[in-house]
Amino acid sequence: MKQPWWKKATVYQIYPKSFYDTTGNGVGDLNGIIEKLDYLKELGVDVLWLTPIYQSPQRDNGYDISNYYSIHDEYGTMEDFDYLLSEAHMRNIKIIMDIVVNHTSTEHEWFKQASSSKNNLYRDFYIWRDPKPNGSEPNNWVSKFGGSAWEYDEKSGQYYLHLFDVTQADLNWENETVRQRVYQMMNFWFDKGVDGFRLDVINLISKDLRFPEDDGTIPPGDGRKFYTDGPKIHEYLHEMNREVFSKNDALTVGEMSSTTIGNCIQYSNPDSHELSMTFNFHHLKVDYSNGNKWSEADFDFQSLKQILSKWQFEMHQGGGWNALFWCNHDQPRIVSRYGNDSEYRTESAKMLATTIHMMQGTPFIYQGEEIGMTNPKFGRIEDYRDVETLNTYKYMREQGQSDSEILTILKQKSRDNSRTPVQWNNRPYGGFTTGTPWINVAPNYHEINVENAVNDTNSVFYHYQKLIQLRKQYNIITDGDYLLILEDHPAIFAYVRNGEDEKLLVINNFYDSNTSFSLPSSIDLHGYSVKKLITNYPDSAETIQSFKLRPYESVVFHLK
Ligand code: TEU
Repeated sequence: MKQPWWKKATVYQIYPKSFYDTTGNGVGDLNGIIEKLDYLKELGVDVLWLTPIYQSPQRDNGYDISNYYSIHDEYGTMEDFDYLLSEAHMRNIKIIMDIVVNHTSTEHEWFKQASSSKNNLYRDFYIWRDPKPNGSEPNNWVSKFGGSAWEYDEKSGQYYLHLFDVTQADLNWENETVRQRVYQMMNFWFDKGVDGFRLDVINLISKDLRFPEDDGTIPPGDGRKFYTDGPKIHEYLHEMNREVFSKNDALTVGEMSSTTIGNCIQYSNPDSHELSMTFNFHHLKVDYSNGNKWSEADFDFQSLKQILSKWQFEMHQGGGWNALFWCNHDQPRIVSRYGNDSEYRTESAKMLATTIHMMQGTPFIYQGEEIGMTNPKFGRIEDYRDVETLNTYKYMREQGQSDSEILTILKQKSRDNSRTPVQWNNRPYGGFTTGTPWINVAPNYHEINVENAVNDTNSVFYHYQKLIQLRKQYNIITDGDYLLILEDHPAIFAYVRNGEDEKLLVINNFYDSNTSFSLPSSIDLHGYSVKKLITNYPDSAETIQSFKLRPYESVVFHLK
């Protein structure tokens, strides 16, 4: 049976605000993306994921939408979008839109109506509850951006639910009219010719309608167990598929917060008729101390290997499909996080890329990842812009933590680490803007930039270009099964992909010291010819049986 096109595709995520500014206002725009389409074609990506470009007060950089049918004025016009879409399609590049329908901005017309009176037609578009008898919040659920998940509305004497910022009011998906208006909007964008959607925190839309107190017996006690992968989530996604996706050959990827493998198999198995694939974040929490993101901790390598391998093995077994990624606009830059952003920056960036691009799933590259961009290491709270970061700073200061303690953690964990402008060249602000950027550029833009990368055949850029090509060339990358080997090795992450009459052997040294690899006896090379597919050192591994691995050395062999 013909495979869906997105199984061999690679997606490139663009955060337009920080991509490329053509007007000099310090904010990236749609015309900036158009100007860089040939660069993206050269990289070889098949799809662009645009984070939200709709009208928004920008409290959460577009994840607080005030009008789903118009383009945020700093990014351009609907005509600019139509031109971008046609220019991308002319280059055989697809575009998927970021759809945020767990919540809207409180400046959306729906919320303005809903909050005008308890009897308004739109009241039930959102989630309102009376205070407890003592006047306090309806329950103890916590916003993911800190503080209570409930905001008191003086006019009506009720609270409304916001799992994120107070300006991001949760929609009431129990209300069929809400669902129909969402599907109508999605079909509007499909009718314009977009090729699919990334669905923001889509597994949070179905809440336990009793809104029970979270007694904290099952960690983390913040209420998420009552709305994550909620009671009607599969019913809603199946309905969304029927009303929208089934009419189009779309790529649909769900961002699944705090989810499970079982649910992600159901979300992405084609027999479920829900989504194409899912993002999960478990591999990006192995540097959280006691599950707390806002902590300083080295990453737990053994947990990383086990989590990625478990998801590979069980999703393959269950017929699900992973979105493969290290970076996005919410996560620190992976080369600074699990790699080495100083003396082994290019080696570790290439090794990390190979580690996930040889797995089963659809890889996602976040803007700047393909040239090994690093965290900016901002030293002052004034350098930060992210609402989650600024809310967290406020709460941590209120808890009595010192400025320097908090800034040490923000340097490691803030979402702004990935939101600094793309570094195009060594001109002021990395060539991102001729004005003053909305957020500072990382200070290393003179050395780390696209111009240098495309002029250096040994750059991270050409490593990503080759990985994208290999996915199209070797079916085993998309179809093979997965087996972790050397499970307990303290420095090597190695796995085998098995096909009918071929294997891939992927071997990665995750650390800055030499180590040595010996092929497990369980892997029989008899009758196979061995070919080295990709490596990050020029003279790797002359013999496959055993060889030394230098710092962050990565080698992939194809056995047939
Ligand atoms: O993110 C979901 C989410 O929980 C993020 O806040 C992220 O996982 C967390 O910050 C990691 O610590 C989505 C969007 O990607 C994010 O940019 C939005 O702020 C959020 O939803 C609300 O729309």
